[in-house]
Parts: sequence; C-alpha cells; structure tokens
Amino acid sequence: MKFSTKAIHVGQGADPTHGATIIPIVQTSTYTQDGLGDHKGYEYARTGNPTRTALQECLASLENAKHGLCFASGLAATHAVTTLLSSGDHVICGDDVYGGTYRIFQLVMTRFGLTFSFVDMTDPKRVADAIRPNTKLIWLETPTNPLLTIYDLPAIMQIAKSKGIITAVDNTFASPYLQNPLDLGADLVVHSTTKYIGGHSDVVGGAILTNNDKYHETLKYHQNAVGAVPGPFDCWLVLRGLKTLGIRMRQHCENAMKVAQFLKTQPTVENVRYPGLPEHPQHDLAKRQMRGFGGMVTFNVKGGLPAVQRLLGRTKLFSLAESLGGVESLIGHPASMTHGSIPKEQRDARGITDGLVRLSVGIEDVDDLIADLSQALAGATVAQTTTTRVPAQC
Ligand code: P1T
Repeated sequence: MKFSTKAIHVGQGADPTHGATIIPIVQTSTYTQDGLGDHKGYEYARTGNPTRTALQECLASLENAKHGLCFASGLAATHAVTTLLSSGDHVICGDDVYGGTYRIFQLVMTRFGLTFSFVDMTDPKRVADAIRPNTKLIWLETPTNPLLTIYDLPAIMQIAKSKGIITAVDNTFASPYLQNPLDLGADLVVHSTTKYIGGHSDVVGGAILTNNDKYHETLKYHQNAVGAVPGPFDCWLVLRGLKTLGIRMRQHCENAMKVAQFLKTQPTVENVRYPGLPEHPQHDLAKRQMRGFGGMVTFNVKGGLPAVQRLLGRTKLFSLAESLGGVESLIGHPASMTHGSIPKEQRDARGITDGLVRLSVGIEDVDDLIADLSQALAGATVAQTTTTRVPAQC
C-alpha cells in the first residue's frame, strides 16, 4: 500500500460492533470483563483504547515501523524517550531544536542525573567527537526548528550504530510524508502530532514509532506507568487529520517554495532559509533524504526587533501564534516565543536572533499569502509605536 492509502485505511477497518465505517471515539475509562482475566484486549483506558490503537497502527505504518505509541503531546513523547536512559547517562542533542525540547532536556532532566551536549551536527564528525563512554542517546531534528538546517541522517545514524548508541529523530517538521528516518537508520522516530499530522491546529499529541521490540516494550511500559496518554477524542482528531496528510503536504511544499522565492525579492528581508532553495547550505542533502522541502520558512528582517514587531502586527492572514503545520498560515518570533526558554547568549550564538521570523506556510491560495506578506513588509518599514511582547515560553 502507498502512503495516502495507508493514511486512510491502516488500523481503520469497519468497527465490528456496529459496522461504523469511521473508527469510533471509544469514550470510556474502563472495560467490562466477562470474568477475571477474560476481556476483549482492553482493561483500563490509560493502558489502552481502541481509538488510540487505530492511530498508533496507522502512524507506525506511515513511518514504516512495526510499533507505534501515542502520547498526550510531543513533549510527553520526548520525555518518554528519556525513560530509556538512566541517571549518569549522556545525551548528544542537535544544537537547533524546539525550545521546549531544550527546556525538558537541559532544565528538567539534568535534575535527574542526565547530561546533555548540544552539538552543531551539520558536520557528522562533530557528533563522533562529542561521544563519551556514557553516551546513550543521540537526539536530533531535521529540518531543525527554527533554522531549517538539514542533518545527514545516514551518516549520523551510522556513527551511533558503530557505538551502540540509541538514535531518536524528531520528524515533526518533515512529517512521514516527506521523510522516514527509520529507513535511514534511526532507532526511534518522534512526532508532535499537534503539527502536520493533526494538521488543523485543533489537537495536541505526540507519538514514537520504532522497529525495535526492546525499546518498544520499555516505552510501552512507561506509557502506561507514567500515563501521559492522549484521550480518545484527541486520537480521533489526529486520525481524521492524518487522512489528508499527503495532499496537504504537497500544497504546503508548493506554497512554501513560492513564499520563499517571494521573500528573496524583498529589500527589507535577508537570509531567507528554505531547504528547497538552491542556496540553502544543505539543499543537495535535503534532495537526497527528503521527498519535498516542507512548509516552514525562516528569514531575518532588516532593522531587528522593532521592524519585526511592526511586521508581526501587520499580517492579516498569517496569525501571530505558536505552533505550526496547520492548514492556516502562522507567523512567529522564535526568540520570544518558541525558543524563549533558551538563554539569549545561546540563542544569538545559534542564530535565533531578535530579527528572526518563522513562517508556517499554510495551504491557502498562495497569491493571497504573498499579498499579505507584501503589504505587511511594506508597512513594517514605516516606524510605528509598538507594544513589547512578554516571552510566552510554550
Ligand atoms: O507542542 P507539543 O505537541 O508538545 O510538541 C513539542 C514539539 C516537539 N518537536 C518539535 C520539532 C516541535 O516543533 C514541537 C512544538 N513546537 C512548537 C509549539 C512550535 O511552535 O515550534
């Protein structure tokens, strides 16, 4: 079966009870048993739920994985991966990741005896150099959030494999439609299903997919033991979004490319980053390991924060909001929003400067999106009074 057929059918056969064509929302916390130990596969809804099972199976099939586990959020899935580790273990993490990932690693999990090195992985040799005797996990995003850097998955996975280190790839920005890290050697794929997979900005969720039976068993144990599971309605919403992932991603890619090309022509814009642009530093690598370049675009606005604030206040179709991957376009300021948890010196050193703007390009008519950016950029060059944002740190 090919991608969009799997997205619509895997795990989603007609309901045996009533023949419902669409997977029902099995809204129950517990399951009546016929006798002690005699049940239909479900005992308690933290441990398992048929709507969640359908989603887990479907997501696993889309990442070419044997196993899938869903969580209450992308960060709950990230946290679950750390349950494969023990106090004293060392983790190598890409130095450009979602600010919340940095926060749970550096500001939360270090209190439990884990240590983290944040490494620029554009040269895989730097990953090899960062390995210590106690390194147990390599974690990365590609494309990265927010700078859209592409890392060489086969090369990094090979380095990890030679040392017996677990690899986890957060595939949220690409979605399984554009990239399958397990096929490129990763042990675990992590998703915030809140983003492209859900696709409609109406649900929060996360998932881990793997072919490794041992990791799956441990993660499943912790999924139940910790209990950060999604409710049945949330799973149903993600399943509903998932059905159109392929068609949405094609439009996101097409629109984002046009928006990136437009931004390049704008005198008030510099350093447009989009993996589909030939001048992107890892454009050839992106072509090799992805099937499209995604819907995210970042750029710098000349004039720094004041110019950015004016721009953010002027877009009408691009909503100023956290998150990404929905059908509607969003605009954000990583330094004060998604990456506000990272200390300023580190943000600046990594390129997440006050002048950086991130777009999640939706699937509206691209002519309208470009017209909106065009008017907002034109207006942003005219100085106006603005209010100062309080960092939201989502
Ligand atoms: O929000 P949540 O479902 O918990 O997902 C966390 C997460 C994990 N991985 C990546 C790459 C992410 O981008 C995110 C969440 N990101 C945003 C909310 C954002 O606006 O970037």
